[in-house]
Amino acid sequence: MDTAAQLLPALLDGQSRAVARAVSWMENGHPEARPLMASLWPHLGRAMVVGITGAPGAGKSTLTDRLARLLRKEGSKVGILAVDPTSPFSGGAILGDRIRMGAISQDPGVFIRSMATRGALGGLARATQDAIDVLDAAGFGWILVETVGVGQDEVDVVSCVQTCCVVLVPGMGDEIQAIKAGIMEVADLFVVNKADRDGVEAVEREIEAMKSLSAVRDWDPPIARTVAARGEGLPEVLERIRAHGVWLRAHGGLERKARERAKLRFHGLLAEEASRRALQRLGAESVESLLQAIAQRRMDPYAAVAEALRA
Ligand SMILES: Nc1nc2c(ncn2[C@@H]2O[C@H](COP(=O)(O)OP(=O)(O)OP(=O)(O)O)[C@@H](O)[C@H]2O)c(=O)[nH]1
Ligand SMILES: [Mg+2]
Repeated sequence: MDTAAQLLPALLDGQSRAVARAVSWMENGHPEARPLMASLWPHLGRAMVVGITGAPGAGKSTLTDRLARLLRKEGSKVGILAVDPTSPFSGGAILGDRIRMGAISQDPGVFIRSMATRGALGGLARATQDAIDVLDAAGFGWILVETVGVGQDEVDVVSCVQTCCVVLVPGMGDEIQAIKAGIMEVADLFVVNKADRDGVEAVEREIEAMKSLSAVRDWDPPIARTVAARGEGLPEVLERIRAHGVWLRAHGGLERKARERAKLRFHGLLAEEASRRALQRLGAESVESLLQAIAQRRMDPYAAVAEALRA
């Protein structure tokens, strides 16, 4: 399985080792990654892709695990991507997730992978999107993407999914304020987890207040309560995710999202590729002298970039 052509049949057959290898190729920019993506492309678009995001410790992994178990009972194959923009370690983090995910990681119908900043050539969002494509092609009907809710990286990752669940917990008023900026616009469903604790109504009021302040959207994101640690409220979450999928299909939302994704992806790759080519054309020495010129204030950075693109 050293070439895309050799890997493809095993991948389309959903074999775990092939999936793992394909994801690594995409992450590391392996020379066979491009031909592989080209041959995957016609097989994509079948999976339900769900984002699960929220503050550290909100219960995202627990929720993901419980959702995956429900979906397994229905016979679906489930891919789980744990994306952590704050962690410099990829691959290694998988151990922790496997332990947290417990029994489910032993199930051959479940694929779990941690994605982190290091090793993800061209950014985490790109690596995540590529991994989603690999899982989709491999016949995983559901793909759950867990991300810690911090910063732009995470908002970019959310753009890869169809339905985004934002997980909040009671007693985190300030954190809601902190994360609301980007996340209000992308939430398709709010999950108030740890509903066994005091303050559930207060968080729900906060969410309603934020909804009323943010721009009116066609889809009004509902709120679900869960006690993920005990598996309570999960069927309702799944039901609401499905309802959002139905709504998207009925309102041209899938096409709209696909177009948004295409745009982000195209522009991201274009920037990456144009920069790579320009640097290659210039060569290390010229790049170094441009950097020197900027540092010594002989040339401003805009002029240096213009020159780099002219070279
Ligand atoms: N009381 C209570 N605890 C919960 C619930 N759900 C999860 N927990 C606990 O909260 C802690 C964090 O859960 P995780 O699922 O690891 O949270 P996470 O959001 O994935 O955390 P990070 O990935 O580290 O950001 C664990 O100790 C869980 O057992 C719940 O509904 N109620
Ligand atoms: Mg987690």
